Amino acid sequence: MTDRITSWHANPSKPRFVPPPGAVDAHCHVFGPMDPFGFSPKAKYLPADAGPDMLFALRDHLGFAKNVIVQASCHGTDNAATLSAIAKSDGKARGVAVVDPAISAAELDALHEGGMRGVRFNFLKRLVDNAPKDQFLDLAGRLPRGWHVVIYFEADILAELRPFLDAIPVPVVVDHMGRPDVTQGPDGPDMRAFRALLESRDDVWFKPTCPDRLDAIKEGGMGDPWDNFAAAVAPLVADYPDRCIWGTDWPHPNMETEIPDDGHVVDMIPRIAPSAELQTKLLVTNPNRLYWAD
Ligand code: 0GY
Repeated sequence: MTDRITSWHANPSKPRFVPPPGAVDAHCHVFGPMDPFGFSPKAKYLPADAGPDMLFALRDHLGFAKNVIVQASCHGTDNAATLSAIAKSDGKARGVAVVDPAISAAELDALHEGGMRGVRFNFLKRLVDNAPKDQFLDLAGRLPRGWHVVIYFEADILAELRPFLDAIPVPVVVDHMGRPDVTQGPDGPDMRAFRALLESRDDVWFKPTCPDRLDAIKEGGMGDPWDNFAAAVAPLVADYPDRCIWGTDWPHPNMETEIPDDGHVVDMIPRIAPSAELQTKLLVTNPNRLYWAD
């Protein structure tokens, strides 16, 4: 492991889009601070510190009210940094944990007390060494009441994952729509396969997020302003308006090039959710159903 990576924009612009009151940034992370929250020995990247003070300042700058902080892979299964950020938020943050599948009921209850409302299963080989489906299924069957599974995978393994996904007994939230190739357009094979998953059960949710990753120039995409992403994703939000939540992905783990301006990321929202009604569902109603139901 070499130098610590700074993956976020130093001076993000003010978005033109003004989020509705109560808007939730429902996919973001904290990194450290490394003292006292060291990174996992298994971390695949070593980021610079991006702690809660920075996250909450960005929240205010972008016009959001609350955050859902997703435990990042660089912290492994030690959720201390994420829990600490939630505790500092004055009730304005909740979280998604990453845990050892052998975690006890008492430890899960403690995570619930600390503001966690879901657990993340990460299938990206560049981020984690191991994704044990059987153990994940066992865990999914004994989560605290009201919790869901957040799952991160890439489009090329969706078919292989389907039996596993179909067996998860709680709601499933798919990070970044399972990373479809947005250059295929709204009716390309990746989007069709993802729509088939959404059609298969009514408690699969998705995050229409990460234009900066999915439409990056280095991936053969458009780059900012991410027109392929807007074209491919807007129909999905229109067709499933009650099952989508949105987030910035700050501090953009691993984005060593094409680091996005968060103001521009926020300005994608009205392009994928053009009406005030859709924006309220995406940013307020839906995330509150998943994270602040109690
Ligand atoms: C994301 C995406 C990535 C990283 C992580 O936990 C993580 O390290 O989620 C990625 O590298 O694609 O959603 O933050």
